[in-house]
Amino acid sequence: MSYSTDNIRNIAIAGHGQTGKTTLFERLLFTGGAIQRAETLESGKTTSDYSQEEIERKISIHAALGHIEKNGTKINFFDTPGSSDFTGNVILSFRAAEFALLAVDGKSGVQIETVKLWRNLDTSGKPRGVFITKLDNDQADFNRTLADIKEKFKVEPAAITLPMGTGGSLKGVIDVLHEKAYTIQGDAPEKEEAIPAELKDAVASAREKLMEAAAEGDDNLMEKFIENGSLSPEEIKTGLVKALAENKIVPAFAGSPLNNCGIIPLIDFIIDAAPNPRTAKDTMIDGEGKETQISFDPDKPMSALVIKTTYDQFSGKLSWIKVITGKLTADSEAVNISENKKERVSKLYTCQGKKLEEVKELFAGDAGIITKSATLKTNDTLAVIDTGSSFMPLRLPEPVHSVAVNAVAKKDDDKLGEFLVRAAEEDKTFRFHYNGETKESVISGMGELQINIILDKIKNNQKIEVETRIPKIAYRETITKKSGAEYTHKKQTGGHGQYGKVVIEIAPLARGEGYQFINAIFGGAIPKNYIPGVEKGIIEGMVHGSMASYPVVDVEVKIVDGKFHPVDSNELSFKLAARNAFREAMKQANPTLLEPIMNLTVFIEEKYLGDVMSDLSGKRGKILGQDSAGGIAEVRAEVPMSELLRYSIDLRSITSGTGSFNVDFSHYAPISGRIADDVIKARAEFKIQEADE
Ligand SMILES: Nc1nc2c(ncn2[C@@H]2O[C@H](COP(=O)(O)OP(=O)(O)OP(=O)(O)O)[C@@H](O)[C@H]2O)c(=O)[nH]1
Ligand SMILES: [Mg+2]
Repeated sequence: MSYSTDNIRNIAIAGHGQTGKTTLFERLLFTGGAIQRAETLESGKTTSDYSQEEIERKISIHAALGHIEKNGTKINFFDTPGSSDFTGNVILSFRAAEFALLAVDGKSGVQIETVKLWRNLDTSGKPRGVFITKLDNDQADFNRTLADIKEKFKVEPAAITLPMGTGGSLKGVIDVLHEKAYTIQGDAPEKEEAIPAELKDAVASAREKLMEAAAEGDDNLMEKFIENGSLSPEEIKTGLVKALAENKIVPAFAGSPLNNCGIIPLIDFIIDAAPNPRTAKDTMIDGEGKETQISFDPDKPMSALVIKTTYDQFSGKLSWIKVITGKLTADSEAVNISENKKERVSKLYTCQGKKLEEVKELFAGDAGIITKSATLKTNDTLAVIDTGSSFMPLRLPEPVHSVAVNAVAKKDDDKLGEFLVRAAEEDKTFRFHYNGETKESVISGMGELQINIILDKIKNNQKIEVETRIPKIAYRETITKKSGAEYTHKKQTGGHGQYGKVVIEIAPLARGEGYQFINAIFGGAIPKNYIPGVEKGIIEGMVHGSMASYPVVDVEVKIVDGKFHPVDSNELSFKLAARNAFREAMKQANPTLLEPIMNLTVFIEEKYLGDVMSDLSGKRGKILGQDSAGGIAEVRAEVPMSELLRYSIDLRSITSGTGSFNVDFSHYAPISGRIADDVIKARAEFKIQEADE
């Protein structure tokens, strides 16, 4: 069965951890007839949490894809993890979906990850809705949760469904849009019933608010609504579709996933009003870096983006793709534009969690899987025509937690490397690189949990014993005043001697300017052909600074004079002279150490604000700003990287696990005193140890 672009919807279910997303996904598939039985987290057999690590930990770790069909419309659902450690999987699902549904716990209200995800959705203006879960809980409250959403996000959610009863007496929900009631039926899907008489007024008032929201979508409708005070059911739908596609309204749904409650009206709303892929766009970038918005258009030649790569024990490599234009067909030829290689698409699938279902074709807007591709990697563009443009690689947050690793047994090095490459391909927020400066292999990710899961796999699945350490910091050195030096390299060895004299002046540059070389030689004191040798020597001299052997940055070097010998001079002599002159000059120029400073954004419950602030000041942090809304505070600060190496652990203990943060590199800043002394001492030990090896 194939579905045209207009009959496809893609929904990413996201939100704070443990809000019931996986359970909601399971019930959507069950109610939609895609699976015969709805499993629970406790049984460990849900469709979306199928990996061994998810079953063991009872949390989602990877994005999972499933789909249902109703009235000729195919709805793809992405179930995403709630833990910030796996945020890469949420962000890729946001891109693959035209509508994000954020699950919010009806008792706890909007929690920190949901705030962060909302911000992420704001960067693309992606349409979104909220599903208030667990309304069967006695302390849950639908209206209070909507008020919380209003306060935190400054939006007026439009209730599409209302709960009937609450807590232990939750009976079901009312679909305000279609004016129907649905009651809980235990393990079976909900049953449609008449709206109870005592709720008619509440429904009428919710319907009026819905009309107002729908009118937001269209000026004509707004006029009509103001004039008549009401809209027809058709007009409401038209208005909602438009308003939602433009992210002007936030539909809200009530329910209890575990009790199969609120599921049918959600599906019906998605079919009627969630954005049709045709109304959405993706971004291409050409060879010159110019960005173009591309519509999901089935009538254009085929193009598709690889959104994710996974490895399956039975099927091998799975390339998850989102078709953007045209139609992707099984048994076809295409080009992997990113690799500039031909790619044969043999078999094509959709899936329900890990279960693959073969299909013949996928139209623009649909998502699916290509197996055993020869060249495809995440972020690659597959197309029939090479236009020189490819889809924009996904923008992911920078890693926040790093660990240095090495295999205990040297013989395991290659196997460890292979495993890490694959892990980095499966989750683009996980990275690993060899830092030549500190001579360490460093793995980085979005948190301790993500890193620990990888370390567990190395140990238990790959059977490799590894050692881990806190990674070393890449310090820099620079100078703080002008100075100069001269150096003559002279050597007499039997035949040809070596001779070169250089006179240089050095001066500090602004932070981040790196290095500048100026040739100010007049009258041929050093012949032109030796100048490259001089510059090579300076660059070599800058690799190891005079303080602690860290690279030197932000220095202007001017060569002002020198001397040569008609027979004995050569490039090597000038190189050695320049290197030594630079070292001399640097010592006279008041050198200083520089440390990397990070931009840190912390999201916490307001009650932890004082503790977080005093911890940051103990970490030499500089607070740049602070915002608060609805009990959640956001603190922005600049903090030295060396103080943040264990921040995911520190913040967890300060906030009882509720806090979350982002970091990225800001700039290098000077350090002095005891802190600098410690760095120099540690580096000296490091070098001695190196020499011993
Ligand atoms: N009382 C109640 N519990 C629920 C409901 N829905 C889910 N749960 C329970 O809440 C827990 C978390 O459910 P999940 O579906 O795994 O939540 P999640 O949002 O997918 O969690 P992560 O993927 O880890 O973010 C499980 O124990 C569920 O059984 C509900 O409607 N009511
Ligand atoms: Mg889950």
